[in-house]
Amino acid sequence: MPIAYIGIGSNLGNRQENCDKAIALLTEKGINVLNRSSSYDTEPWGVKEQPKFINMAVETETDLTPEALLGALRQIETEMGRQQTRRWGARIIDLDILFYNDLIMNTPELEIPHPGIRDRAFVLDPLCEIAPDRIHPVLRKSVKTLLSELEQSSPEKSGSPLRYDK
Ligand code: PH2
Ligand code: MG
Ligand code: MG
Repeated sequence: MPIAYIGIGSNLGNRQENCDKAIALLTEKGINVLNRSSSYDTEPWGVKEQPKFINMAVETETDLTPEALLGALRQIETEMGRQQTRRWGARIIDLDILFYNDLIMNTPELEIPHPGIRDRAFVLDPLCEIAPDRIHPVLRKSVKTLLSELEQSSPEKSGSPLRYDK
């Protein structure tokens, strides 16, 4: 069965509860959660004037095609009350497909691997915890290599986000 990594973020309401709820809803929709990272308290990236995020990553196993998986993630976001907001703005929950096996695809609807992985410590930190040796199929580098490259290029940006217990 295909393995998909999903990035989770929340910066409105009870952030940890929102992430936990989203993970429970993944399971309900038949998306099997195999592993989850710790929670990371992260500075907002992109749009700075908004609350801090909690970010996590999960490893899942699913029969859904990438398009159907995206549909399921959107459905969970909607069910949880996510409103349309500005790009990079505050949200109750955000679920992004990071990797789907070694698939490379780029359509107007969906880009896999997620285009932001390399530049975002809030994605790479949790991902590195559960999949350090996973190879990015486009960049052909492991997650832990990408994280260490990001830390070297911009230590101040990547910082060391506060890591909660699982
Ligand atoms: N998501 C964004 C924009 N900025 N910053 C952090 N720290 N975490 C996020 O998940 C995040 C963000 C848009 O998806
Ligand atoms: Mg996102
Ligand atoms: Mg998103």
